Amino acid sequence: MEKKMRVMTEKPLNAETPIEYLRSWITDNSVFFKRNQGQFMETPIELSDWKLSIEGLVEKELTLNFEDIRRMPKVEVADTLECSGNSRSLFKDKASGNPWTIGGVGNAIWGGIWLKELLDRAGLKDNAKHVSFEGLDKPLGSAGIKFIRSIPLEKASSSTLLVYEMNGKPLPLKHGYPLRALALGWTGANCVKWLHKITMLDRPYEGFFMDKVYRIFQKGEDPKSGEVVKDITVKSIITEPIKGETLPAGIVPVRGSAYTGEAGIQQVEVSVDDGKTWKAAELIGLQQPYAWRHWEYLWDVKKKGEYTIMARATDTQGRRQPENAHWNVLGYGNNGIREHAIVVHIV
Ligand SMILES: Nc1nc2c(c(=O)[nH]1)N[C@H]1C(S)=C(S)[C@@H](COP(=O)(O)O)O[C@H]1N2
Ligand SMILES: [Mo]
Repeated sequence: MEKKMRVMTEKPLNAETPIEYLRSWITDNSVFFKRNQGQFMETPIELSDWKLSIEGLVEKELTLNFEDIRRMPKVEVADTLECSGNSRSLFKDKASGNPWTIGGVGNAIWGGIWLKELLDRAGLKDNAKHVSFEGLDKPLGSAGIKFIRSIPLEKASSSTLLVYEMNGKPLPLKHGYPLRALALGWTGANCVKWLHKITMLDRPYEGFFMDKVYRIFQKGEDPKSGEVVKDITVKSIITEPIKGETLPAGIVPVRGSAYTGEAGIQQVEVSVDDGKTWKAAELIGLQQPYAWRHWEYLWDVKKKGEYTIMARATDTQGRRQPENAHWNVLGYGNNGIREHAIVVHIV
């Protein structure tokens, strides 16, 4: 299965989706990007051995089994998941981390329950303000640090799911079987896989994966002083043609996908003259909150030569991609227009 994917590291498994599989609105589970900090189990846990606990600042601690979750009202929601470090290798100046191109993103229909339903059952103490999630995967490396992440209660109780299905199938092992958190519109790091423990806290969880990484900071700055990476930044990717492709003159379809955290896509424009002029692309295909929007521009090109194609998206909150990405030490949130430009040859 991983053969189709561009594997960056085997242990832990980090693999990106090849461009051709980013062209469908739903990304198939088998080619959906995989991003891991630790080592997950080789065989799925027996459902009878799995439990989810809710503890910390709650009125009543809960321990639920998988059937308890299945019996709760089920929702199915589309959500585009992107790794905070996606497009990192496209920064002009190197940033440390996995060298993602544009394939650290995918769109799926997720089935599960609203996290709020569980929080309501447990009952929250007044000082409960953050929700931390812990998975069953084992830390890699001598430091032995578990991947534990927290999100603010506001996000957890408004638009966060706990999901056990991905595109109509049981959540695959590599994507967090049997249950993962899914903070809609937020980057992957906020969506803990193999979830087995939820703890209510009065402040953000403190630990390596909250304070040293997934923060935007510059050289010489304390990572903890940087902003935590939360929602996905507005961005468009070109999936057709492919960088460096040689194409005959005539009508060349330029297609891609645009997405942005919790907002919708308002407009996508395309430039084929290195940014001198821009033309509106047509927004096509399905439109759903939290999911990417596909777009198409039929480029009528008569003159042979080398062309730079760029796309720029604007979201419904008026946010637009920057001309150039905002560099940061760990290379998060690259949504630069120029960084995502492609060059093609018309013959
Ligand atoms: N338990 C656990 N959850 C995790 C991670 C992890 O290493 N362990 N990686 C996170 C990161 S950084 C991302 S981008 C997403 C990737 O989800 P996927 O592998 O299902 O695409 O999972 C997140 N949840
Ligand atoms: Mo990530």
